[in-house]
Amino acid sequence: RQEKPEEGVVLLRQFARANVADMLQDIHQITEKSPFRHMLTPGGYTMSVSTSSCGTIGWISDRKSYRYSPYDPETGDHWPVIPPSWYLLVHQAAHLAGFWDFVPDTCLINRYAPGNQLSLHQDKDEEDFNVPIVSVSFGLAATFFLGGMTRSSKVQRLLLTHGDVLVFGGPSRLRYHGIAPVRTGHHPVTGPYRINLTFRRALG
Ligand code: MD3
Ligand code: FE
Repeated sequence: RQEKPEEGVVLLRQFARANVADMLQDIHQITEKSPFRHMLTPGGYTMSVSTSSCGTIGWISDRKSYRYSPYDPETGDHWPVIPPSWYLLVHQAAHLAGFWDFVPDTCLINRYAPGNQLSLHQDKDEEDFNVPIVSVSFGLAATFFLGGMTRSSKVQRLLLTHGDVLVFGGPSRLRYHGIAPVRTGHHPVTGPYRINLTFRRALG
């Protein structure tokens, strides 16, 4: 089941279904080493979403800036590695969407509790915008806002559910996007949470 809401955007519904149990176990192990935390924005706000990362570099935010760091600022250690089995899934998803040879160097792990949201933004802290982004969703469903190239562009809504994989690339790589406040609920495998993995290549 494949949907193409815009050029360069491909939604692969349920594509990660078979990998869910293993991936959630991996996420548990990663976040034992680099725990979920609320980052501070340069504007001084605390993000509602809790985040961790794995990979050779990880996305961080503090009073100084949004940027990538090879170290987890909470632990001072390197981020945990991306589990080897994750590469095949995201490579296949990107390939199906028309992007060859996607090899991420970082995976941001976002955990949404009820009411948590991610306001409209662009992902532009990476070096090469020709490289796509692959996102994998688990647990509670969420409404994803797919905007345009400016903040005021018209926004489409897509419901992301457990096991869905979304690929963004080409002309859509810099689209504004966000997540509506997650509604309270219970999911059999993630309990009260939505978890999203965002795979990127930060370094060209
Ligand atoms: C569209 N995360 O971490 S993933 C983020 O569900 C982020 O946690 C959301 O946006 C989440 O930056 C959405 C889907 C996604 C990721 C990157 C994109 C959509 C995108 C980049 C460009 C356009
Ligand atoms: Fe984003």
